[in-house]
Amino acid sequence: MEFSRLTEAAVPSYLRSLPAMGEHFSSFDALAVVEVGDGNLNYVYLVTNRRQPAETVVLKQAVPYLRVVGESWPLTRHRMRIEIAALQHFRTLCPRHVPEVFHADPERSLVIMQRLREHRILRGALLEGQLFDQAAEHLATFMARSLFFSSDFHLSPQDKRQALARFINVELCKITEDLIFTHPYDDSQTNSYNPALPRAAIDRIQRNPRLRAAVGELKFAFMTRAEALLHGDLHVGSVMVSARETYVIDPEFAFYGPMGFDVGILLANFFLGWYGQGARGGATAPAAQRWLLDSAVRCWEGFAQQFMTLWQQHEAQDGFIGRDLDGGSRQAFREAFMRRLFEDSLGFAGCEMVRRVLGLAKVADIAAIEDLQVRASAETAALRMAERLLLERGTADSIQQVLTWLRA
Ligand code: SR1
Ligand code: MG
Repeated sequence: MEFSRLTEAAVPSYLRSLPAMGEHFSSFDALAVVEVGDGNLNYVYLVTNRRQPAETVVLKQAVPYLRVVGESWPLTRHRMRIEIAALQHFRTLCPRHVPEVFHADPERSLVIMQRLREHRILRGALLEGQLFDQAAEHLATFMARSLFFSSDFHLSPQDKRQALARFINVELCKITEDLIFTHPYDDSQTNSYNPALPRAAIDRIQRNPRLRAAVGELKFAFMTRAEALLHGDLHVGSVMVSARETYVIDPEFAFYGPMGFDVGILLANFFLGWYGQGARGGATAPAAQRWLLDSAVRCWEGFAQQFMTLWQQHEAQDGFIGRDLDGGSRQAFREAFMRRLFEDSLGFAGCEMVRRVLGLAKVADIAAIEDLQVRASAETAALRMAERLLLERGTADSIQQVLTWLRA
């Protein structure tokens, strides 16, 4: 089917043509349509019945190019099929933390879903000094459930391989391979640097052979270790929050990869937020910094504890490693697995931090700091932390120890 982008003007008649929308709108003649997409890839419309403002949905459409760059960077619309499948899959596992899909149209590359009216994107809310008591626990639950239930610890080998095939996501994985694991370590055209960032800080990352080798190990893990269905882009811009609720959105980068990638991306974004808040200062910064570190701890510890519990409760009857010879071998394997997962998470966190400072798609936490010298001091410190995460990831015994690196 030839692609046509749905314009704002065309959205009401399109919705009217869908029987499923009869459950969400009592009439279609006073729909307000506002395009709000501020992400890098897609168009996003909020659609509301002016007569009944509680009647509202989100419509998201993928276009055959990268929106942030334009038609000169073509991208197939397959990513919307992945996003729809991932939203539906994650929703069955975590209904409290994933929006409901009301209608999916893979031919038109669009999805219509629950509008989270009370909720805000976590990154923006944090930048305004808002804090959320339950978000870390909810994110830990999302990660534990999504990663455990899609893994070989729960699925039969046949089901796991079918799921893996369903979520082959070549193009978006290639974006990650380039933007996170490759380009920041060369003077790639997709990079951009704060002019006040000293060249020595960039060289320290790009000219360190040990660091490059560490990133190579992580890139290879990303490309080859199909451990679980990942969200694939789990930063604080992919999370919507209210005082009591947390939702994970935008899983178009979903694929089967190493579990530590999702955990690490999230940790990195808490750490980047911590550096940004420290550099900006202001009345709300100390509390925001405490929240960010506390959230890093609660996300990792909550995730690890819930993942282990799910594993103990739901492991296939024979156990992943078969007979438990001495009564402790299954638990010993689990603990070794979690140690490696922690190490992976720290490494991926280091990669994400480097990319958000040197590469494409920066984070407002740091990039929106207007004073370039102040911004550079946050970037230099973040790069030092990333370096430690990459080079010393095997030496950390706990997330608390990692926080001592951050504060050093
Ligand atoms: C070119 S797409 C840039 C970034 O946006 C997404 O959120 C991913 O993080 C991707 O790397
Ligand atoms: Mg996104």
